Amino acid sequence: MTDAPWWQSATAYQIYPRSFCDSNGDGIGDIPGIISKLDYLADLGIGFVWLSPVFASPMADNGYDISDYRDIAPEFGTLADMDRLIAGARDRGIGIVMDLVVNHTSDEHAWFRSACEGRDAPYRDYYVWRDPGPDGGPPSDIQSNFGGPAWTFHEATGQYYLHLFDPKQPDLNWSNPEMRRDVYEMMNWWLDRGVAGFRMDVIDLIGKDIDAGITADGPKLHDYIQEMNRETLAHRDVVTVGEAWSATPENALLYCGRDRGELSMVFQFAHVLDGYEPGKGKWHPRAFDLPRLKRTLNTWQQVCAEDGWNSLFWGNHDLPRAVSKYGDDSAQHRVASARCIATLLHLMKGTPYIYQGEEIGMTNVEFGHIDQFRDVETLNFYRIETERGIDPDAFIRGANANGRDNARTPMQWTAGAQAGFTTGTPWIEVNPNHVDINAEDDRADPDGVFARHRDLAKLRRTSDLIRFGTYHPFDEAHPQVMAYARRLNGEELSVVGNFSSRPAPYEVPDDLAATGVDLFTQEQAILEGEITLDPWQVITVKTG
Ligand code: TEU
Ligand code: CA
Repeated sequence: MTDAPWWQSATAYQIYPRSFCDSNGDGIGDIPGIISKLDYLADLGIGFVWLSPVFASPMADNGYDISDYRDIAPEFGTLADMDRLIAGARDRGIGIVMDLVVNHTSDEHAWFRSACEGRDAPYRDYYVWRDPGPDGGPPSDIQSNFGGPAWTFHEATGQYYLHLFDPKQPDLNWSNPEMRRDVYEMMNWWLDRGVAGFRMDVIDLIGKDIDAGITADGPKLHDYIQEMNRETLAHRDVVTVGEAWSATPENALLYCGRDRGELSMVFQFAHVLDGYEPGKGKWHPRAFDLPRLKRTLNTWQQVCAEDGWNSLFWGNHDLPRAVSKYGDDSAQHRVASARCIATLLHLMKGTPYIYQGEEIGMTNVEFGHIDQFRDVETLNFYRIETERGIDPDAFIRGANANGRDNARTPMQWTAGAQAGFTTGTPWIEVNPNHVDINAEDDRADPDGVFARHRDLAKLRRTSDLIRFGTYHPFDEAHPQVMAYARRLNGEELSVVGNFSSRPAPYEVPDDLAATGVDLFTQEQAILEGEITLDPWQVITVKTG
């Protein structure tokens, strides 16, 4: 299997630059801050960093609104800093994967500025413009993902422009070939600078047919991704991961099938969507259900069993913290549950992604007042919902459970002032629990969360069984236990975890029973018969 792509041996780490490490005391994380933590990342053993956007941006959506793809936001640093980051990471065997945000730009991008100059402006057609509807209102009732209409009227030219996100994020018109060519040129410019690939923001939206009301998974989507691949990625040894909320078991291989000439893998969100009331979205969470989660994860292991490749993740910068959402963030169970859910996820087949802070078991934050929130999505919805008469406290409870700021409070490096993130005033409050939860303390603990992630990353780098072994789930209906086996060339790994804060009685099925060694300690281990797992205990037995 030595000819397998490098990223199949890699564990990825996502950095949200604004919240990672501030080098100059302005309260905002930056690229020199990231460079200062490269040894930390190397120690964790990761293969590549997915770097959330650092490009020039007015920061309406913290960089997901780009005003110049070929420059760096001054608060994050300079192009020279970026080059130093790429080189410093490469020296440690770490690739830097940039965030490609090309469904939309900022309204302050030169293309959009030009487009606003008149209906015949050279860049007009780089964006999606429509005449007002018959009543003078928006051309259609399509809604923005951040709430409110997805159309904003541009007075001077008398037309509406499309924005599936904030009004400050106008959608690009992918049916325009010059626009596509400019995007590919920009991608090549970054690839030539030495980046290791791209994470592609909402890539499933670029093939939209807005007049037919189709946004995700539109008719031209795969033509565009294939063209992009031919023009930029082909013959380069890079990794690509497309964010695709609409990906299903039926269409996933269109993106990542071996012979498709598209992407290495997608982020699909089936397990995240399982946590919402069907069709209702993130502000309507529903109770956790382990069999449902297992069914979803098992299905996706099946989808990419022979062809394609999975990404494995619990969290990212848009989602609640993994240990709060899937584990138990109480003092009693936090460490064990963070280790358990990491182990159960990372021993599946695919490329695991660690979101910054997850490797030390960082938790959701609890804000009491709307002034503490920073996220444009949360603030937009707060305005809309409270105008509609929703109780502000109820809204804040929802935002504390599922809002994006949970993931965006600063990385907790130490127990000291501002968690060692900044010497100044952070742009968003540090979680007060940094006195107990921080990298310095956790890393010093051989049974900590970091130590487990480091072991898992090492296994991913070194073990063909973990990388390529087949996946066999057991007891999908069991309400507390998650169990599976991995098999390759006579080697076998049995994994059994208690996904709950109560003891779990379990009858080990014969096909999972094993006598061998513990995957992590190499000590003799036996898995058989009737056992009772401690809360969040996970057993891994390797044979062969
Ligand atoms: O997110 C896409 C997206 O649709 C959601 O994840 C979004 O964050 C929201 O929570 C839906 O309720 C991507 C980026 O990951 C996100 O940070 C950006 O805000 C968004 O695209 C726009 O670029
Ligand atoms: Ca800074």
